[in-house]
Amino acid sequence: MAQKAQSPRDFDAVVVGAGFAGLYMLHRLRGLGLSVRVFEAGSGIGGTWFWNRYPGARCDIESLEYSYQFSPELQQDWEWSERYATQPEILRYLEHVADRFDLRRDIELETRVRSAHFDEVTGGWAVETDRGSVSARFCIMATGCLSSTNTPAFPGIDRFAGPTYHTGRWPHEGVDFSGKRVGVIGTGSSAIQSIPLIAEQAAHLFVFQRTPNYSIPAHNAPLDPAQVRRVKADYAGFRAQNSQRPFGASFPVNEHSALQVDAAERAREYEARWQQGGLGFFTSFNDLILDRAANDTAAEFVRAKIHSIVRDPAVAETLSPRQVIGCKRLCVDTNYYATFNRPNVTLVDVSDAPIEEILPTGLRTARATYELDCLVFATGFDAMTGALLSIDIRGKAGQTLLDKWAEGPRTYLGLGTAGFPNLFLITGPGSPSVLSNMVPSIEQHVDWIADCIAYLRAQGRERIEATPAAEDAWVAHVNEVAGMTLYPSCNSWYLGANVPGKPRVFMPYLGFPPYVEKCNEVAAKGYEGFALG
Ligand code: N01
Repeated sequence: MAQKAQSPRDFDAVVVGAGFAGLYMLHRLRGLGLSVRVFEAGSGIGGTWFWNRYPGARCDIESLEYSYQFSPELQQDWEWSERYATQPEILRYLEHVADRFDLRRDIELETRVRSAHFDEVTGGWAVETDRGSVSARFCIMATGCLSSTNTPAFPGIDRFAGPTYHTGRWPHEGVDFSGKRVGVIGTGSSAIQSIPLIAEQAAHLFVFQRTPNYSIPAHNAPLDPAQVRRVKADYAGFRAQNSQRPFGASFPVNEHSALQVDAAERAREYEARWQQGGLGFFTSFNDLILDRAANDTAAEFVRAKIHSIVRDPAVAETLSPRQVIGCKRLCVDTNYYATFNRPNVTLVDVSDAPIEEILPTGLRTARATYELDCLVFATGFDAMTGALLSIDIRGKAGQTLLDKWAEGPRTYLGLGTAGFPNLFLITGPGSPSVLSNMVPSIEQHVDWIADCIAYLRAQGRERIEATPAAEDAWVAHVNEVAGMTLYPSCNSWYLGANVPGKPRVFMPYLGFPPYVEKCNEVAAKGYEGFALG
């Protein structure tokens, strides 16, 4: 059990969140001899992997890579069972990490941070939770990129008579859909993973699709012991190689343009990647997110696959996306498109006939009414900024983060934001985060922050803050890079476009290996772009 709070208390650092980021941050700071308190709103550790328990939830980065590398013993000892780990297996892994490194004694569960205010007098942070207040020199946000759920404000939503579920807040005891008429709203990654399994149980499943998504088969399987032996024989080498790849993951990158090769060669490459399965499809060629004509060739290949899998040509057409492939996060599935061949599954296109109202017994679109016993919101997250802005964060002169970010998030390297001294963000907006393998990106941020705090101590400094000039230049650079890609061409959560009223700004930074070099260079130059005090 976590220890209970006694307020007020003073710590060297407060960490908000006990997922992959918060757990490792605690471990590193403890290693520096700092007193640390971690606050976690959930009743257990695990963050994303605590909350997202919907049927079929699993990671689409391979398990041998979606894991910590800070402990060679841990990575040798832990045995993943499948190519892509399920949510329960990842949660078991994080529970093991918490026990193995004795982390639980500094974690307070079921404790939500309400506010964090910078105190000009002490130069530290006053942090208020729903169970009391603490103070700390450093405040570190390990709140996750996809943790604040988004449920559209459909009229009548509170009058629905049956149970409703959000994929990102799934009941721990599971849900039995047997004999039920189920409605799933949304067709992003969470929907694409859960729909095939819900369809196997439900009497009838209605899928309400506003925008079709591209999905690549996972070809999940038990891990091959020979592959595990090979990786474990040189785990450090495997990690080092991945760290040099565009997304920090092992999928091979083809260094050619899709337009440099002929149609037959393109088809061979796409087919090989399709058979291999997973997100590596997107590195079939090096210009898929840069050049519309190149992108069209990949998009067309997937559309043809959809038509070859789905028997009803009209349904296949409705499932076929028209936007740039990869513009919205690419999905990875097991039997997604084939599920629409089942007689108990109906695809409802709500792109031109939106959901107008939730009724006590179902929902009504602009075209028809559907009778439903339960409703699943697979409607995603207020990504990257939602969890941060749900906390009343105030920096110098009482400036709120909400005000500062009113026109979109502004950070330096995604690690800090001007006007908020001693506040660190782990995988904040402006860092590669969701455009990279999250676990290595988290470790890189945690190591950078821990090294920074150690440096401040060694230099007798108490304060660090991004300078407005460094921040302005970084924000301009992040936007410039995004502007060179096809990412801004569709409505995605990367742009905040899924949440009504959210400023349309491309939030992650594309450029994983160069980003790490930049962070290292900043540190080597005595934290260039930060003011130390
Ligand atoms: O959420 P999403 P998600 N009416 O935002 C629809 C990660 N993840 O939870 O596209 C009707 O992608 C919305 O439609 P549209 C991964 O990074 C990873 O699925 O806005 N529909 C969309 O179809 C992923 O990208 C894994 O037109 C509405 C859906 O809801 C991210 O989490 C697994 C609507 C939301 O899709 C988020 O995925 C799961 C409305 N008013 C998640 N509002 C793996 O590792 C929204 N929608 C495998």
